[in-house]
Amino acid sequence: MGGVNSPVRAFGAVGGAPVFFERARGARVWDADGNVYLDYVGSWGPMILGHAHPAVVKAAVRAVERGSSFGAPTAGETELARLAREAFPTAERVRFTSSGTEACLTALRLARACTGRPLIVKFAGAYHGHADGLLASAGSGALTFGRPTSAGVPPEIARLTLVLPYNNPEALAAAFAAHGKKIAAVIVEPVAGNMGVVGPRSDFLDALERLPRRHGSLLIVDEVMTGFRLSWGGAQRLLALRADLTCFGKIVGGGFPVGGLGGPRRLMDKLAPLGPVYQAGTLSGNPVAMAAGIATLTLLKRDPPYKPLRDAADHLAHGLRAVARRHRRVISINVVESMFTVFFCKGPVTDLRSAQRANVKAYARFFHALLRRGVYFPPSQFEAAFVSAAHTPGVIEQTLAAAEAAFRDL
Ligand code: KE4
Repeated sequence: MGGVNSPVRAFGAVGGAPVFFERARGARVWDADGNVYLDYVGSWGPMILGHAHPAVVKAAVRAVERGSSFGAPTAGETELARLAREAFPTAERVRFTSSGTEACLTALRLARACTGRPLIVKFAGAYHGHADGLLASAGSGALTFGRPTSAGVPPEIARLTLVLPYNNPEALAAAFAAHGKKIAAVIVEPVAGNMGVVGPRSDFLDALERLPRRHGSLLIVDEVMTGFRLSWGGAQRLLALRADLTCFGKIVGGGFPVGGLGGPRRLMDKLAPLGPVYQAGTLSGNPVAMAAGIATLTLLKRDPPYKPLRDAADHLAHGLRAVARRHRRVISINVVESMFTVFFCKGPVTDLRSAQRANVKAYARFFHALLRRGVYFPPSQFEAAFVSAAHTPGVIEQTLAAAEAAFRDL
């Protein structure tokens, strides 16, 4: 199936054959032919400390030597849940899964059980994993129910999802005015990464805080990408946003398969075995993954890298804007902390519609021109790029030199 186990890796959006990696360390990855690249994908977010961080490797090796999986509770799950709760105080209880998709689909099921309501609201351009109900795109009008974005998703299921424009408080208000009593939850990427990076407007954040609660719906904040990425407390701490349920993933597993759902006892205790909402997983809370997650979060807590991460991303964005200007190329770069996207269009990019103005062919040429010069950007215009704690000023300067030549190619 395209030689990949996840579609975006297949280079469908940029053309060419996907690169097969063999090993990685710090800010660098090596492909199967021995070529080295400065990595700005970071496994799509988890590798905030850089690849193969010694403390994370050591923790995972020690764990696997004690047995890789028991299918029974271990102290590591409690320890990682404690760290998650410290960072996200509203996550009084945490249930770990093996992916962000599972975390988000559990959040929807729990929200419907807790409210007894059928509808979910999501935003166009946001991605919350590949559960059927979340593979829905906006219908024709602003308030029509979702249509499937994937074969195999029955229209009856997609229709239970209302898809609204991101950063549009009026659309959210109109949805609640029309369907408020039937909306179980709103699920949102607090800083969007899956249409490319798009930050939330303050009036949108305000509407997210007010409207669901006013109508007895839940606010599910999907921090799979932003959790532990934007700050120790994710987007919620950065933006003073209050979630009813928080979805975790990526960084929380330190590069191992981990997702999670956190929330107050009154909601989370509805999950089996305490409550009637079934949810399960053979490898949920896997001890090796927990050890890698604990090592990663412990390092992030002990020595928060968020200022140098932000400086690295700002250094890169500033340099890329200057290079593009010199080569008279129109780009718009959205940066939020250590996440960024170089859009090949005039800004501002504030939602899916404005993101889709980007010249995806120009992005693809830029992507390959960088790749040829040893810099690996996301193989799609509509994805987030990341810097890690291993992206030193020297790495950024090396990247800017490659970008100078890449823009010359363009
Ligand atoms: P996973 O099931 O891929 O662990 O998580 C799904 C998910 C949920 N929520 C957000 C905000 C996410 O970004 C993701 C997954 N992100 C994509 C990258 N845009 C994963 C990469 C891929 O699908 O291969």
